[in-house]
Amino acid sequence: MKLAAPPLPSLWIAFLISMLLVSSNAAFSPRILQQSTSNSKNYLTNEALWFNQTLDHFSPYDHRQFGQRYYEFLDHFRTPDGPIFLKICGESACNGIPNDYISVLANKFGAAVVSLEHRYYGKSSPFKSLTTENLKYLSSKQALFDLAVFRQYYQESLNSKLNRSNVENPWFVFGVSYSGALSAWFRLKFPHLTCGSLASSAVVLAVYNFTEFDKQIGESAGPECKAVLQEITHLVDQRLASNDKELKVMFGAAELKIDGDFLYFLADAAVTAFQYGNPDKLCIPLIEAKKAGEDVVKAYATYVNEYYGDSVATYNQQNLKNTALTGNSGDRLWWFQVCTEVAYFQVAPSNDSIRSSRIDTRYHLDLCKNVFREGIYPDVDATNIYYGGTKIAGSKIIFTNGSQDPWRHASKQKSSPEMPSYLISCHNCGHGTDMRGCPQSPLVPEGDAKNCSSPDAVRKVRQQIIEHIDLWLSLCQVSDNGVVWEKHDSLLSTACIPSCFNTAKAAFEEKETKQWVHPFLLHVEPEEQSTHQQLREVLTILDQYTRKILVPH
Ligand SMILES: *[C@@H]1O[C@H](CO)[C@@H](O)[C@H](O)[C@H]1NC(C)=O
Ligand SMILES: *[C@@H]1O[C@H](CO)[C@@H](O)[C@H](O)[C@H]1NC(C)=O
Ligand SMILES: *[C@@H]1O[C@H](CO)[C@@H](O)[C@H](O)[C@H]1NC(C)=O
Ligand SMILES: *[C@@H]1O[C@H](CO)[C@@H](O)[C@H](O)[C@H]1NC(C)=O
Ligand SMILES: *[C@@H]1O[C@H](CO)[C@@H](O)[C@H](O)[C@H]1NC(C)=O
Ligand SMILES: CC(=O)N[C@H]1CO[C@H](CO)[C@@H](O)[C@@H]1O
Repeated sequence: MKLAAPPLPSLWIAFLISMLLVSSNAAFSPRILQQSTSNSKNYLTNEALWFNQTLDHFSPYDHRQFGQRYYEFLDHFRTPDGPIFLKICGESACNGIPNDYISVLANKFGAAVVSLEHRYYGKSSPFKSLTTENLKYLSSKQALFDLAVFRQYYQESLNSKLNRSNVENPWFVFGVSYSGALSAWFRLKFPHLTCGSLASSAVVLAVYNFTEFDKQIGESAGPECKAVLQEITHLVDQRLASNDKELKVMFGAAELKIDGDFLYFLADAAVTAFQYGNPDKLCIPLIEAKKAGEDVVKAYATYVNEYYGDSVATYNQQNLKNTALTGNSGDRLWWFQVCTEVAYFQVAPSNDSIRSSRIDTRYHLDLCKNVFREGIYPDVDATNIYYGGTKIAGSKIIFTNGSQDPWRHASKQKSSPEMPSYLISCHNCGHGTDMRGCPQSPLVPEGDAKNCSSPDAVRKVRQQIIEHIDLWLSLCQVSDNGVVWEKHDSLLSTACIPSCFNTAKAAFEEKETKQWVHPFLLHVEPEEQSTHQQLREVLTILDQYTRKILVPH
């Protein structure tokens, strides 16, 4: 919800209003920014629905439940067989389904869009008091199980609305940032519940000392801006030693009594510019001040006060310790996930860092201890064992990264046919560019890419995304008599071809009304074609069947 750099006065006003109404979320989380409820045109819907969720999916005897909020958007839904897009909400209140690029995709595919608020965040808190003890059910593992249960619940309620039973629509999951990781992990852990996944800027690797984060800021800034940022850090460290009060006041951050909190706040203020696609708002004034021989610390304070001032309180450990459920609880909740599961400690690298070297591992561990209690620290190894980190053994997952985004180093960067990975490169391509356009904050309706410094870079990746979704949905069609068209690979084996073909043929002949056109042949990669020769022959025959028997789109 932290709008990093509103470019226009009217947006600035909207920003101020939204800041009054919603909690401000800072950049220490990889979160994607969401808009306030006050601005309903930014949403496809913000009409909340509720269902009862199991509190502890891993206990054999605890049957407690809590109310979980969700949304549905059916305007584009091709009743009754269209796909269902599950847009996963991450580590902040989920006030609706944002009108980003998913609305373009839903329109294209005739999809319903549904979205579930992450447990504990927003209005989906099982407890009124967020004591460390009560947070024990807050984890990505529980959240994934929530999604699985919700997916079944929603499919069944849709079926009963449509007076039918035992029918499955093809599902596809989407997420950006932490929810991008959830999107990848959902496909990994519940492959039978989704045809595929888009994992945008997905932080799938839990990293303990995340030094690459700071290094990326230096690269995204470029040598000139980087040098000024480093000079500022140096001067700030000096002034903190000589007159810390005056310095903190200058940044509107007198409340940050712990120096580490203050330095973290200053570091994140710069991060935000790159993460959310507003690099020039930061670098141009700094470079100008430097050239004019002005006080660069003061120039930085001007930037921070203008664009990041509202976040100060979220860095204050005193506030993070507050166990009352409020509009600002998201920061405490995310820190709990950081301190128990994923770390991503954004420590200063030992050489050439942008941020103060005082932001180190110790700072983070002390925070975890102070805010939660002794013994709370992240077991990143366990997390990476559970999900595989960048060696995630999933399939049908698209990974995308923005070139300027410091988080991309916690994402999967190697591409493979079953898990294609794309880098979107441009001057202001940050976190979630494929879904959000540029800048990522404030929201650009439908994620329009025209203000990205290279709109073509975004469009190209989006085209790839569309093709993967199209292919994977088609491979996933489930006919009423249970023929699952997911087995791309088994179709390739000659042993399967005759029997698969016969089963499919029988299914098609039985179900004349099924709207289903086989796009398979269009998607076979050129280099794969010779090995697909046999498949092509079968599919050509199949295709004739589909054309003859099925109602075309
Ligand atoms: C959820 O559970 C509560 C309490 O048992 C019940 O009153 C409510 O009707 C349930 N809601 C739904 C949507 O099932
Ligand atoms: C479902 O069945 C009910 C009762 O038979 C009927 O009123 C309703 O119109 C049906 N809905 C659909 C979508 O067919
Ligand atoms: C993280 O950095 C700290 C301080 O430099 C070091 O003591 C620790 O071994 C590092 N841990 C890992 C897992 O890299
Ligand atoms: C430290 O960083 C500087 C600037 O990037 C580089 O020139 C130097 O080689 C680095 N030193 C070490 C020990 O890595
Ligand atoms: C792109 O930037 C221009 C100029 O700043 C602005 O007027 C326009 O609204 C922006 N377009 C989008 C889609 O954000
Ligand atoms: C497949 C792909 O383009 N992956 C890119 C993801 O980002 C890294 C940099 O962090 C690139 O090196 C990869 O090429």
